[in-house]
Amino acid sequence: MIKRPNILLTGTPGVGKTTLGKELAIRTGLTYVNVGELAQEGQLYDGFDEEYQCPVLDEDRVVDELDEKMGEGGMIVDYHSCDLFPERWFHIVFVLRTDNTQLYTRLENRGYTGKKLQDNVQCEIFQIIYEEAMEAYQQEIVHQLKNNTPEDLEHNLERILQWTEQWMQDHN
Ligand code: DAT
Repeated sequence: MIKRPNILLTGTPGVGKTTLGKELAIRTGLTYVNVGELAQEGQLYDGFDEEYQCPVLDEDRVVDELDEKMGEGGMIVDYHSCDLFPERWFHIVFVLRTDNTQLYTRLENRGYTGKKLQDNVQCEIFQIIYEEAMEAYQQEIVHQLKNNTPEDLEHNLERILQWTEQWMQDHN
């Protein structure tokens, strides 16, 4: 069996994880998993958050659901949080970053308003997810990627593609 790495794409909602992850899957042949969609499909929820009017993820069930596949490798995982996953799953962690003005526009276009919009932009300003990643994983494997423009996206794709190819050479 060819060994393939597991990659985590994380960051505030709207920074471009899904766009990057799907294209990366096409270019690398790795399997893309959107944890939000996985939870919705399997109803992997545990209660309801009244403040944000959204279901609360059942983290244990999400981890159980993915654990076998993660053990086989070759997964690209996309989620806006990162400390719920076992550290052993990932060979590299990318935290996507977007400037607040761009992020504000993207989230507005997505239909976010009021507190939800403000809180998400603040989450990015205070680099909450980057700090979460730095605490949850070995700092050497955590990388920030600026993702403001289509040029940034292409550059990020190239960078991760190169890293993946190198990892596969080193491990096979
Ligand atoms: P996420 O999965 O992090 O929530 P997304 O991939 O859905 O983000 O992207 C949010 C929006 O931003 C979507 O309309 C596509 C756009 N976008 C993503 N990456 C971009 C980039 N590098 N430059 C410009 N727009 C981008």
